[in-house]
Amino acid sequence: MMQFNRRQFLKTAGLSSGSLILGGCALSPFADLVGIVSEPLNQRVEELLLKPQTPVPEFPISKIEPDKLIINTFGFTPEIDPKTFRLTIDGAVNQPMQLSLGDIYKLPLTSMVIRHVCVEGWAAIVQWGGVRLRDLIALAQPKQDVRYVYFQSADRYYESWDLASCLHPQTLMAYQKNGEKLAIDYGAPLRLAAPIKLGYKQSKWVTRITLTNSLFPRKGYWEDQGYEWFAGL
Ligand SMILES: Nc1nc2c(c(=O)[nH]1)N[C@H]1C(S)=C(S)[C@@H](COP(=O)(O)O)O[C@H]1N2
Ligand SMILES: [Mo]
Repeated sequence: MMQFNRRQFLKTAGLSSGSLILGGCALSPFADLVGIVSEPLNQRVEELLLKPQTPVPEFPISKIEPDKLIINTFGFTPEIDPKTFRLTIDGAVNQPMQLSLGDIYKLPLTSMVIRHVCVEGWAAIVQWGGVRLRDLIALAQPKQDVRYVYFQSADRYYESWDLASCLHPQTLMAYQKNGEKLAIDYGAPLRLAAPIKLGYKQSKWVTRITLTNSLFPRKGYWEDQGYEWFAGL
């Protein structure tokens, strides 16, 4: 697998280094990188992206509940050096890649205020900021038969999602929480955040995203102990 440098990154995104979207800041007004990827995506992915996926209503910033998000871990917090961190995207893709945090921060930033719901009986309204997972998936050029996406975390947590939920416009790889840089306990440098799935689907400390055409016997840390796999909200 190659190390992904800036030139290759821009080339894959169908852009020259002088172009606005990646040359500028992360708050680029260009909403959707997917629309400008030069190579056609596969049909399944394009259908899912074009099919209007109902957005979940968001909350105003005034409704954020800063003290309600309970830190959930195995009892330890993994150590990740942001300088050497790479997010791997691999599996059934034509363009496997390793992205640095710098690469990721150049992609369009999306922010949303949503409710996080844990099966243990608590919930919290949180603002998340980050890159849409569908933009990352599009960059990696998924193969025809992709149906599932696995997430590996640095604390050995693992999860799998259906492709449609990954391509939902409110499914983010978040690096900000309540307007600030995401803290390590909450999953820094990168975590899943989406209003469409229960808390245990929202992997923290994600290091690897693997696209697949079938589910493996091991589906997810909690799922493998009897919790429901789809876990939709
Ligand atoms: N890597 C990892 N991700 C994880 C967990 C975990 O233990 N490890 N716990 C999950 C559960 S059950 C919940 S409710 C949320 C909690 O997110 P928070 O710790 O930011 O509140 O993280 C989810 N993601
Ligand atoms: Mo949870």
